[in-house]
Amino acid sequence: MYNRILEKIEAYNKIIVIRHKNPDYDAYGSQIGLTLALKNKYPNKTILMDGDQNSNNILNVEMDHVTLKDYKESLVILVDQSSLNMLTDDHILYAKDSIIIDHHLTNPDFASITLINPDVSSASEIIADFLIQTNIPITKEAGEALFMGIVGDSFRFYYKGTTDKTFDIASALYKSGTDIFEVYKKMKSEETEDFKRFKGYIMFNMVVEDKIAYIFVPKEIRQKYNVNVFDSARGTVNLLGGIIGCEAFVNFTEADDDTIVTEIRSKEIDVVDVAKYFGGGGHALACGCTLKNEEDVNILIDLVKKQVGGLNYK
Ligand SMILES: [Mn+2]
Repeated sequence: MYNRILEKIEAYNKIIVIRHKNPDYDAYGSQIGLTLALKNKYPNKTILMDGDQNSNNILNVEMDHVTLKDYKESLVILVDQSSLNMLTDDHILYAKDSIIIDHHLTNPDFASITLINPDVSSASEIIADFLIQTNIPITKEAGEALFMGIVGDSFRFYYKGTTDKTFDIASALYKSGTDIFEVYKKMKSEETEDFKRFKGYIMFNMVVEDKIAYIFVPKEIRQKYNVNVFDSARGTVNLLGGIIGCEAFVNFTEADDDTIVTEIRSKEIDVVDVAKYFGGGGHALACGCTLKNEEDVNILIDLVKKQVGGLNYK
């Protein structure tokens, strides 16, 4: 598989590397790490990065201005994502050729090569392994990006998916000059007083019942504390974790258009089917979806309770 991907990369002079919108550390890390390593290895190729930016861009790497025309002339490599609904646009469908490299549980059918391994800690780990196996040198900057992605998605080598191979790859990145302390320092960012108080709101108002913890964040509360939907949903869901007796936890965040962005997390029991039921997806223990109304919220709460054994069903 790696050789087929390498053949494609060598065959195209123009390559665009993309990832999902609202990038997390792994989306940024896999995109930036792959791009910088390829730029270094193939200085004569045009290699571009496309996508929206947010505060997770701690390496301060700029995205390129990429047009639909560029897509039509390029090999597009999509990393850390494999479904169209999490992309900024559908330009990948117009690409001359496309490759998907991901670790999410989906079955995409729109790329000529699809490499998905849901058992791996992060897309960044897959990219690093690909670069090592195909003898593409990992520069210091590429290594920092990939290390950031692995640390981000594995929660500092803690989550399932962290294996001996993850440590081997981290070791290889360290040897290639990655300043891991610099990366850790950048990842430990400070937050505003508003956000700190918002986190207090979440923890004070969460509901704990039937082996789950959950919070519903109304629009007005987000506005009061100046918190966007992404920071409320993804940025605070883990605050609900670690309660004795709770198996799963959910953050419901009301968006400006009244839909409800939902992040589900679980200690050990697979909950991704609940997200999929509402058209979402993700990982077995960390997934999400968008709900239409509060009725869906109640159904989802019951489904998660049922899934983790909090409700006794006949
Ligand atoms: Mn990821």
